[in-house]
Amino acid sequence: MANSNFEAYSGLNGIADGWNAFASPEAIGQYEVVSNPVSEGSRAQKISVSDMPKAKQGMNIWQDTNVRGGSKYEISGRVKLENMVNMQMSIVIHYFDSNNQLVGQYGMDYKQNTMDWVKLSGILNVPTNATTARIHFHMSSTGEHGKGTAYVDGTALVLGESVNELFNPGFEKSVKTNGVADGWNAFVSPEAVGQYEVVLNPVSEGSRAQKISVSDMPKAKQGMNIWQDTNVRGGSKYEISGRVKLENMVNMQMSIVIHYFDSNNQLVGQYGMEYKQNTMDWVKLSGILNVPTNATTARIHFHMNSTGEHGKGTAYVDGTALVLGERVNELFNPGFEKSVKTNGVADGWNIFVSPEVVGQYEVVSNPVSEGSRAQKINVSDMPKAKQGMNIWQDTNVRGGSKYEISGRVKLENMVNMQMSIVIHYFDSNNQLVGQYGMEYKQNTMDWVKLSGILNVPTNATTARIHFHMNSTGEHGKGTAYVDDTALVLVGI
Ligand SMILES: [Ca+2]
Ligand SMILES: [Ca+2]
Ligand SMILES: [Ca+2]
Repeated sequence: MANSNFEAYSGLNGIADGWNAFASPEAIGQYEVVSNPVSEGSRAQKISVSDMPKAKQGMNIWQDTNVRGGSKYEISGRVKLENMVNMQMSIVIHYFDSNNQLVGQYGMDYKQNTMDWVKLSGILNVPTNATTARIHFHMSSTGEHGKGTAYVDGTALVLGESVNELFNPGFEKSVKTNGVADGWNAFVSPEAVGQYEVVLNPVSEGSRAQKISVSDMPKAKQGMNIWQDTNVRGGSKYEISGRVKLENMVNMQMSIVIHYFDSNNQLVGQYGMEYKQNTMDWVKLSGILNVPTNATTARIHFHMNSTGEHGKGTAYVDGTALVLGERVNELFNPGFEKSVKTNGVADGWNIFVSPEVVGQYEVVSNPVSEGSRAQKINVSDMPKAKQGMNIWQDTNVRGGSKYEISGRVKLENMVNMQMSIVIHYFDSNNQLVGQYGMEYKQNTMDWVKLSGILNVPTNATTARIHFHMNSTGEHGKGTAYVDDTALVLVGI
């Protein structure tokens, strides 16, 4: 999107460059590009509604962007909502085809005042015939005399959320008589003896799985596999994964092997990951693929091959996936790379310091764990136990879902001090409905990853994520560096 962070502003109408505005005839309000509050950089868009006399009137900012029909995108933006009365903020998408005809629409609503900036986001399933998406950040009245103020910043439209590029990835379709599920091919080395079967038991998902049974591979480095080709985007990252169950493995290993081909069907690269042991149950094999820039096709193999003479073994394969992109991080400025504020705290992050506590914040270029900046929290003195100093940010979460929270930290000179990740959950009325924390006390020799699984309460809509230093005794002190944080949805 153009000027997605609202940093460019050369006009006089209060609307950031690259964005358009619409207001219903009777609505009264104004637009302003503000320098406070902002979520990232030094400017954000303000939409202030003084009065919408009737329900279902609107005032928004919008822009058009090209999209790929049939694809999935994630739309997101950081918003801060104040004084909302009979008013909601929505992200509304109108899809148009190549003749500029409306071919679909989609919207997601957010009603409450926010305590701080929160991320709004949604997954877009673009109609196959759409070529343009018109994206609105839209304030609309839900009753008479609606009013409220919205700040918008840090918007993004990202291609490729969780589309599985594989065909028949769960082996549910099977009409062939050779024991190999539809859409999959088979390769067997000339001397290898074995068989394929689509089985009803065991399965990891659905009601069928693919069995590959090797009776004998006389020599080392012989193979038997299933494979399929799929189009890939050169230069992109994908995650390949599959669930496998391995039995009676002797001189045998299971690998996921990828061969990349260019547009002339020439091999331009390959990649493999191996797994040798028998498994007690289904295990997930996975790896990140860095597709060569000139590759157009990936040939994906789930491959049994002998590591010595007379190899044998049985593999069950199910739940395979090839997904573009890495997992979506719900945190804003998670690597602390953006920093224009003068208080030593990276963009998008807030701070809390208990009274009496002496310390400083700094965005540092050394040490860092990723990129070129990290957040430093330096505690000189916490006179009493249970005082604190932290950085935090709010993000929208889906109630009842599982997320992984993580961050890399480096701790020095810790005396009567611990670093924790603390989560506070709030409901749609901004009432605290739960909390969770995990602690880490020692100095670290180097960067270490802290992480935990969050089971979000069903009525929670916001999670407040803190990286928190707190004293465990009198005169606590210590230094924490934080980098590479992430909040990733891992289950619904
Ligand atoms: Ca901005
Ligand atoms: Ca299945
Ligand atoms: Ca960083």
